[in-house]
Amino acid sequence: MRLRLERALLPDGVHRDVLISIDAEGRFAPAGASTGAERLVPGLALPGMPNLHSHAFQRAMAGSAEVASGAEHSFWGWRDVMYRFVERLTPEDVAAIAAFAYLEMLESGYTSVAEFHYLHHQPSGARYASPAALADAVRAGAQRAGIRQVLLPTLYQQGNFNGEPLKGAQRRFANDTEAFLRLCCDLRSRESSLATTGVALHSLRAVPRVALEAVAAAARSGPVHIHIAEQRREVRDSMEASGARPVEFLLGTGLVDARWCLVHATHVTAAELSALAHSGAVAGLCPTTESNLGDGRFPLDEYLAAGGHFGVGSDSHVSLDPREELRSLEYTLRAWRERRVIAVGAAMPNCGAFLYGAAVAGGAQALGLGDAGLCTGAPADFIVIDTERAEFAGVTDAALVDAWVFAPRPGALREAWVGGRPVVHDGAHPAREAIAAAYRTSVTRLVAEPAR
Ligand code: NGQ
Ligand code: ZN
Repeated sequence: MRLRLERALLPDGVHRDVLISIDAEGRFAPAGASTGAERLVPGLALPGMPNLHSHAFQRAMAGSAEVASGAEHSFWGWRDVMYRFVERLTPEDVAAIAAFAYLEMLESGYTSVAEFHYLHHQPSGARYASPAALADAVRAGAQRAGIRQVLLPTLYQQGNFNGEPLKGAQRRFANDTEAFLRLCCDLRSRESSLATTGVALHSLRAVPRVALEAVAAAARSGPVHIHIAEQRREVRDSMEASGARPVEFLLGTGLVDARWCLVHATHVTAAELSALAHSGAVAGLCPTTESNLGDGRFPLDEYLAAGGHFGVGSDSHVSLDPREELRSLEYTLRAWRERRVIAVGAAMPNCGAFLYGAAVAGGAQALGLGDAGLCTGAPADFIVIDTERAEFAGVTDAALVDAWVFAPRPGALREAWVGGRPVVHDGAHPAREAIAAAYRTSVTRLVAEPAR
């Protein structure tokens, strides 16, 4: 298929009348590679945003832990609420919630998602008849919605550093290393072009060093993700256990390279920040969740100055809009440094366009997608914005992406394409009604049912 894009965001800015082909594998190819009919795409085409960090099931509890109570108002108190919610989920619920969350992602401009999947077993900790039952459920959700999914089965073995035993909901997460590697192999043997796999270590809290090394050694290709230094308490516990801060400890293993994504590298020293940048790994930033949970703030300006790569994730899904993540990143810096227009590049002075392009590139790296953007070799994952709307009147081509990122234009996203096929048309997903109905049924039942 050949596309004639009226406007397209390329690495150096917005261009007009861009010709490109899509090959049989759903990747972009040179304009001349295809002889089929030409399809005119009016508006502005942008690369779809990879969502580098999702726990799909959390979509159904987003917004439900915003109440002051006698309990501790911290990340750890929120985690207890999440654990209570986890106790009730069935594989059917997980599939229904995931499909809806992924549909919402597509309608907001994410076209791919790394699913950091640690919910493996029944509430008692007993295995399902198929150990992949819940992994298959989130996979089915992605297929239903049509999003590209990189499934990251996640290892979880202990309650905290130093082998603290697992308790409560954590029993649903637990695997010994051997069983975990079998699950990874099984999922890998069933990959397809929109459904690939990588691997994740939940955190240094939950995975002892021997297991981390064993999994890293077994994962010879594909993405490797880990939650790293989200909370100050986590940094203190790490220091107590090993004498090293989490990022320092992980980089000290010598395992980290460009396949790695360090999610919530929030609490880092200048030395860690520069070592992380030099490792070639991606910093996985989830600004709306990190603010919501009171984690802290990431010094993106210093990290960019050191040459670091980053991408964004919706994590707990308090927002499903990639633009809100980018704005939140930049606004945190502005409030912190008391300045404006901070995240820009030497060759890209437009803040919105810079953030957007950098997060697409970093996200694609973290998902192992190969090339990124609207260029030959990259997956044909893109969105189309309707620039004919009154909201865009007077906006120059150079300012279009800034306007899209910084000044919300609700309803302007017209199409989302994944692997060369349109999955959102006229601003809506064609299966919205059915996917929403299944979500409603699951969540209504979950809320009505007393906790086990
Ligand atoms: C998670 N979420 O695994 O869902 C975590 C909370 C933990 C975030 N860190 C649980 N945002 O880290 O122990
Ligand atoms: Zn997470």
